[in-house]
Amino acid sequence: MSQNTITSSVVSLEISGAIANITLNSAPVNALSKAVRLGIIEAMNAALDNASVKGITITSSLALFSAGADISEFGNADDLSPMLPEVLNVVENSTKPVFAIVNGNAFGGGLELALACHYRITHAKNRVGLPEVHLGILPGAGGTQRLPRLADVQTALDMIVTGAPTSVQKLDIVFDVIVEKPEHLFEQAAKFVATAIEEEFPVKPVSAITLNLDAKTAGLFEKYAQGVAAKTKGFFAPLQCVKAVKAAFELPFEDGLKRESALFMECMNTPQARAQQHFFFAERAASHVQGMDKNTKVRDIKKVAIIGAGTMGGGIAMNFANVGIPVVMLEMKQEALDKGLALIHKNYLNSAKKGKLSEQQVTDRMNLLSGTTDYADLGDVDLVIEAVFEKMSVKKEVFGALDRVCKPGAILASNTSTLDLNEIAQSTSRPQDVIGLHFFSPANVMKLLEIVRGAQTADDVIKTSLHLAKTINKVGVLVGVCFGFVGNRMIEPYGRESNRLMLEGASPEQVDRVLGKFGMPMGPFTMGDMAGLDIGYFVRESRREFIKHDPSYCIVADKLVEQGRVGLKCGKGAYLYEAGNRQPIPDPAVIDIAKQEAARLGIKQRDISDQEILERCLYPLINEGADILHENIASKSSDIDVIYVYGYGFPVFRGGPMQYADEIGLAEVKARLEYYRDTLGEYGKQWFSPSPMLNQLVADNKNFSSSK
Ligand code: T1G
Repeated sequence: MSQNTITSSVVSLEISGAIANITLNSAPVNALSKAVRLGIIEAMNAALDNASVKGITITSSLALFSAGADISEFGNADDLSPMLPEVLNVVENSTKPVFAIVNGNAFGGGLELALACHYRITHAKNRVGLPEVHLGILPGAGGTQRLPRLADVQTALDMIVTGAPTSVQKLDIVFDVIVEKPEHLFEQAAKFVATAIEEEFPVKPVSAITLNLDAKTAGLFEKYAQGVAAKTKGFFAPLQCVKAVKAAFELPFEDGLKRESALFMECMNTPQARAQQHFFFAERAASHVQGMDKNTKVRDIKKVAIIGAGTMGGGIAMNFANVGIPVVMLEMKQEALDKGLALIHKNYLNSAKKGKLSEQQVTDRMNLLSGTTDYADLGDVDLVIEAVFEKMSVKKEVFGALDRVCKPGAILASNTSTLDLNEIAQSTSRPQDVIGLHFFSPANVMKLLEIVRGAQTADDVIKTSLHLAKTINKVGVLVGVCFGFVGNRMIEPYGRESNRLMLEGASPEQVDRVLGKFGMPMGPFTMGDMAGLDIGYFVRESRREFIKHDPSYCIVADKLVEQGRVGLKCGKGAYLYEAGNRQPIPDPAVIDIAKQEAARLGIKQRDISDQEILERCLYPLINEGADILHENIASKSSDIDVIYVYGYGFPVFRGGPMQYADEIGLAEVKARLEYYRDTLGEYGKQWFSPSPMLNQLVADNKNFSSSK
C-alpha cells in the first residue's frame, strides 16, 4: 500500500511499506541533468528521513537505465550543482541499503550511479559501459575508483580505456543478481530486496573495498599504458584513463576520487574533448533535416534491387543482406552476375574464417541474395540502387529502364559519385522518386552514406533514405547536387595542394608524414596509390576545361599515370610496393619527375616546412567547405564534419575539418589563406581566395558551428 510519493517531472519517489522506490523518468535517455540530480537527492533525503523506510531502490521508467551525465551541460558556465559526484556520495553514504535495479543500458554516469549503490540487480541481456573516452574525457563520478574495486583490473581498464559496452554476463562480480529473462527482472528484484530487508543486509559501500598496487599489478599497468600509447596516437584521454584507474590502487578512495577529478578536468579542457563532444551531437544532428515536416512518412523498404554486381554493387548488397532485407542483383550478362555473387560469398566466408560470422549466418545472408539479367524481374522492389559504370549515357539508359518496370512508389537511387543527379532524374517520369545514395568503398565497411537530394526529390524519399541509413548501420548525411557532392568536392583541393607541394620541393613521404602526424590514417599520396591514381586522372580528364588555367594542376600525378604508375595495384605510383606488401617505398624517380615538371613550368623548388604543408593541404579543403555551406550544398557545418570523419578518416579527436577550423579560429584560417594567395604568385591568386562565407563569418566574429 503506497503511503507517500514525491514526483518531479524527471524523478519520482514512491514509498511502499519499508521500501522507497526512486524512479528516473527523464526521456529520452535519463541523462543525469541538473534536474535529475536534484530529484535524486531530494528523493534520497525523503527516504532517509522516513523512519519506516528500511531500503531504497533506484531504477528507470525508460527502456534504458541511464545514458550518464547530460553532455549538453558540458561547457555550460551556469551553476550546475549539485554535481554528480556529490549526488553519488549521498547514495553511497546512505545509512539504508540502496539497490540499483538496472533494467536497461547503463552508460557513463548511469553505471557510476549503479556502482555507488550497495547492491546491483540486472538481467542477462543487458549491457553497460563507461564510454566517456569517446567524449575525450574519463569517468568523472567515481567510475575509475569503484569499478576496479568490483571487477578485475583488466576488465576495468578495458571498459574504461575502450569505452566499449560490455555484457553484464562478463561482469557477474559487479552485479549481485543477474536475472535470466528481462521480463522477470522487477519481480525477482522485489524478492531480492524483500529478503535483504528481512535479513537486514548491511549497507555495502564499494568505496570500503581496499586495493593494493602489488608488483604484478604495477607491471600490468605499465604494459597496459605502453599498449594504449601505441594504439591511441593523437587521443589524450585514453592514457589519462589508465592513470585514473591506477590511482585506485595507489591511493585511499577519497584521494583516488580527487585524482580522478583532476584528470577529468585536464581532459575536459582539451581541444580533443571539445572535438569529440561536438562530434557526438554532430553525428546525431545529421539525421535532423531543417524545415522537413516531422509527420513526413517513411516508405516501407522490404525488398531491394542493385543494378551492377561489381565491387561497389556487391558491397552495397551486403549491407541489406546483413540486416535481413532480400536483394536482387541485376547484371547484363550471367557470368558477370555469377562473378559478383561469388565475390560476395567469398567476402562472407572470409568473415566467417575470422569468426565474425557463423556458417549459418553466411548461408542466411546468401539466401537473401538472388540475381537476374531481366529488368522485368524488378517489378516488386521498393528500392533500386544503381551502381553501374560512371558514364551519363549508361546511367540514363538504366534509369529509363527502371522507370518502365518499377512499381509506383519505388525509390530509384544512384550511387554516382560525380555525375549530375538532376540530369539522371530527368531521364525518368518520376524525378520526385530519384535520389543519390553515395556509398564509400568498401561499401559494406565504410559507415558513411552521402544522401543526395535532387531538385525534385520528395521529402518522404529523403526521410526514407535517412531512416534506411540507420537500418543498414550507416550514418546518412544529406547533401545537395554539385560536382563531387561534399566529400569528393572538398578532397579535390587537398589532392591538388599535395601535388603542387611536390612540384615546389616537398617529397611524398614528407607530405604523408605531416598528415599522418595530424591524425589522418594515411597521407594523400598513400591514399592515392591505394585508391588508384587512374581514378583521379579520369576525373581530371572529364574536367579539363575547369582546370586548364593551371598548367601545374596535379601534373605529377598525371605524369605518373601516363607512365603506367597507377598505384598499389600495379606495384608503383607515388611510391613503389613489393608484391603482396602495402608498405610504401619512397622512389627517387618520382622526385625526378617532379623536378623535371617544376623546371618545365618555371617553379623554383625550396625546403617547405611541415606547418606550410599542413596549412596548404587542410585550409583550402576547409575553404571549399565554407563555399559548400554558402551554396547550401550542406545545410550545417557539422554535417561536413560527419562526412569527413566517417568517409575520409579525418581524426575524430579533431572533430572534423570545420570543427578543427573553429578550434584554430577562422580569422587565422582566413589570414593564412590570404598569405598563400599573396605569396604564391599567380597560383596563389587562382586557388587561395577565402570563401565569401569565411570572410563573412570572420567579419561577424562567428564560427562555423554558430553559423548554421
Ligand atoms: N546527454 C545528453 N543527451 C544525450 C545523451 C547524454 N548523455 N545521450 C543521448 N542523448 C540524446 C541524443 O543527443 C539524442 O538527441 C537523444 O538523446 C537520443 O540519443 C560523470 C561525465 C544511450 C546508446 O557517452 O551513447 O557520464 O538527437 O539518438 O541511438 O562520468 O545516446 O534526439 O536530439 O543516441 O538509442 C557518458 C551517450 C556521458 C552515452 C542511446 N555517456 N549516449 O542511443 O539514441 S559522460 C555516453 C549514447 C558521463 C560521467 C561522465 C546513446 C545511447 P536528439 P541517440 P540511441
